[in-house]
Amino acid sequence: MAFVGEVDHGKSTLLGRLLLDTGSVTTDRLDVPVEDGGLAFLLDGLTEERADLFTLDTASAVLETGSRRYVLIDVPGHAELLVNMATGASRAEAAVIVVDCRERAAEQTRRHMRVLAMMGVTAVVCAITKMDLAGWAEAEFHTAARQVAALADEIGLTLVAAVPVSAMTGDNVTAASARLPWYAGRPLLDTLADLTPWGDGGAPLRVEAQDVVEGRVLARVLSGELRIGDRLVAPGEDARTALRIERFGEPPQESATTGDNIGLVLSGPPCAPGTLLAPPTGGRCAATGGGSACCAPPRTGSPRAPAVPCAGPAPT
Ligand SMILES: Nc1nc2c(ncn2[C@@H]2O[C@H](COP(=O)(O)OP(=O)(O)OP(=O)(O)O)[C@@H](O)[C@H]2O)c(=O)[nH]1
Ligand SMILES: [Mg+2]
Repeated sequence: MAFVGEVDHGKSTLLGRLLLDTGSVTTDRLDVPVEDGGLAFLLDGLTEERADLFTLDTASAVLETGSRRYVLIDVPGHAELLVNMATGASRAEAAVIVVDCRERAAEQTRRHMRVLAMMGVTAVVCAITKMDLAGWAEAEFHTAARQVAALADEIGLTLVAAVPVSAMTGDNVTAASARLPWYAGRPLLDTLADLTPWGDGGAPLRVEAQDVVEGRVLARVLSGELRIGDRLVAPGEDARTALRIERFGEPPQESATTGDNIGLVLSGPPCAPGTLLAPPTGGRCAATGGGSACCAPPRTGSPRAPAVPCAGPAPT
């Protein structure tokens, strides 16, 4: 489950709060007090992250409740780290959109939601957070929730629930809060159980490009089935077609499936190592065609982006 949203809206803090209040981590792991950002530091382990107070790379942690086991994935919200966000979220089956109740969702949240749609994650919960800073005001919650609902509608995601919380105080995260008497729904943790992974269609297709050698993309099929002729897009790029699928030492294949490491010849420009590819239709393969309507805006650089472009055009 990926936690996505605008920079500084409170993703890492909320994730830390969930871990702490479910007993998934013990308080002795908090080496910085909660009021000084300690909850976010449970996930933001890199020295640079702690110095700059924002998430650079993705991190994940396991949360177990009575009946369920979640892998919570923290992704960076910074605009220049969209590639890291997409890589981090590439294993997500569901998502929580984190929105600061005072600032509302903006362009980066829209991009993250588009990446989710591209990966076939269609059901999301929205945590409207920092309610303590808005005096627990009902109006702030409803305005922010309405805005996210409209965005979800526009992008094609199903908003399962919008939940007011404060990650700093813990209100309504794992237990109902007396400070939110106007809220009739369930605490955030309970709503996560409504996010069921893939429906009848099975896992959506996601392919991670790991390297490019002599025009072939060395890739891993993270989920779903890839067939010759399938169209694939990366965030901010035009769609490419899978022209040839190879496995080491074997003749060309018609298809590849979850967990397969393959050599892939794609049409179009080369793609960078680390690129996440998915069908233009939003994680589900619908043969050919499509365009790149689900794409996020172009990447603007990343500390993890390759220093040099990889390889030339794929052979035909
Ligand atoms: N008062 C209050 N402050 C909060 C709350 N949640 C987060 N913060 C503060 O907001 C700031 C940003 O929180 P982070 O959790 O680092 O935000 P983020 O979304 O992970 O940010 P990036 O990783 O940079 O995208 C920190 O100073 C937190 O202490 C909250 O519910 N209430
Ligand atoms: Mg963070």
